[in-house]
Amino acid sequence: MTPLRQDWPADLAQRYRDAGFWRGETFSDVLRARAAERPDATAIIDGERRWSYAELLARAEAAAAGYLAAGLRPGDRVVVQLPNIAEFFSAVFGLFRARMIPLYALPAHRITEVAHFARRGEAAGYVIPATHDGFDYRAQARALQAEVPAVRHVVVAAGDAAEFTPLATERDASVALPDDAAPSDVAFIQISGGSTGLSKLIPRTHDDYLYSCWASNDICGVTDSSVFLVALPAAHNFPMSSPGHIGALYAGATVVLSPAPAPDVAFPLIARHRVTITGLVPPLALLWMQAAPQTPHDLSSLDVLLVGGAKFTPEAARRVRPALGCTLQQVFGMAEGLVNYTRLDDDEETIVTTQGRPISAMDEVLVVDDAGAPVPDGTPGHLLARGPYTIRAYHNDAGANARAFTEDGFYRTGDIVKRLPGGYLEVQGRAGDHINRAGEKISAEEVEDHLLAHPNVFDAAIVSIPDEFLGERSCAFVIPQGAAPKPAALKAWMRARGIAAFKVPDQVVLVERFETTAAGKISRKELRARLRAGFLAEQ
Ligand code: J2J
Repeated sequence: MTPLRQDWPADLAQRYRDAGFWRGETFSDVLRARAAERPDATAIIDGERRWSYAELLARAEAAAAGYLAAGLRPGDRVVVQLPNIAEFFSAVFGLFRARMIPLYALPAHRITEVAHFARRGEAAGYVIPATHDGFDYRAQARALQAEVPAVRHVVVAAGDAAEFTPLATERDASVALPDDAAPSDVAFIQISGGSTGLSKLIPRTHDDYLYSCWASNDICGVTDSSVFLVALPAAHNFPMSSPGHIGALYAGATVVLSPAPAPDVAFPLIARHRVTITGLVPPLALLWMQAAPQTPHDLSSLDVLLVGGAKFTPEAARRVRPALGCTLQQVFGMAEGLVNYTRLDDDEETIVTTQGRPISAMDEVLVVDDAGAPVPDGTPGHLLARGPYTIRAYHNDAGANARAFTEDGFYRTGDIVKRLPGGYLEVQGRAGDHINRAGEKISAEEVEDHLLAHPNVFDAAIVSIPDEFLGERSCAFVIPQGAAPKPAALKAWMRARGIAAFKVPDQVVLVERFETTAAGKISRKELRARLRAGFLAEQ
């Protein structure tokens, strides 16, 4: 198996420890400590179910023993694809306790993506619900095992397990649990949005991730009396760590799970559980602001609304306080590490016009031109980052690592930003070719590769088109060959290839050719820019 590592140079690692940022804790340590300090406090609320910290710990240990009894081994990587249900937490903390490595897939991912994660991550297990939102994950598990036979173990965390292993809920006392991981070990694998090709795997350590979470708590005002609503998918890095459910559990607070982010689902939960803080992507924040004036539900407990994942316009940002009666906190983060927040006591102008400044005094941020030379403050440039919770490498991907990291270990975020006085950042856009569709990142290249597999597609280019609600939507320009496919049929064909629905182009435009110069020598990046410009000019 390809070793799973995330290494900082020894001198930097020591500085992060000396500064007290890396506390030498593991995820299991944190849960054990909270369960000891406040066993009866409510950790998780899911519908009518409430789990105390003691119960969450007991369930995590039961799950850990269950994985081992089923034949999984410490060090095994396990794809976890669970929606916002309480078992997300027992399943994942169970993996931590058994020293296994969760690899987080989103509920929207389909066989093509999950197979890629399992292959690239060399996964031995897959944890799923039986069904969710009308989709049968057991059927997907069968397809995955057929494609990637190394995935020998499927654990069903909720619902009818069929031929698979149900998630253990009672501790099998005959199974000994292994020693805990080391704090510098990789704890789990996140998935990158990525601009080029398939998603990359992001190994994060206990030390670095827990630091980003507790430091976020300080910045976002999370304490043991906070109530954090998980409105976005729990497996995504934003609702997990900024400050997220992990931040909330670190603080000994209560995590409320919303099965969906829509106002009619989330508002009653806010009122009922006196939710104090939550996070949304911009299109959802717009929906919430629209729905708030008419709602019969009492939203007055909400203190802080984090908005991030995509650019929130100043016009929309200005409306948050009047519409929802809470403080807006903009957050500009990435699963690879660096997270920026506006501070709760910043002046209103800073809160609405910037995407914040880094968490840590030890975050190193560079803004550079195309040649890599630093640009003056106020000038847009490429954002590079290095620090105590920003990765040094993707897993098992030498090509991506060569592109994404500088020689001295800075991560090239791919974002174009302006740095303002005080270190605040204003996001200007992306250097690469990804589409940020309501916070969901889509790689143009990945979707083009799917389209090119169609027998009647000669060439394809995916571009982002500005969208008032989604921020950006995707448009596929397609040159047909033979019988031109109908756009609707092409979309249905894409879906049938087993990819997340958000990657299927919102719009398909058939064209005869792409306007290129110099005998087709034009770069795809430039081609995409031309197509977008031409298309927008026509509208
Ligand atoms: C503009 N672009 C933004 C923002 C992210 C907190 C918040 C978000 C993420 C996330 C996260 C943006 N304005 N406020 O992991 O912990 C775009 C940038 C960035 C990419 C990362 C967190 N906030 N973005 O969105 O890994 O382009 O993480 O590089 O999904 O989202 O995407 P992702």
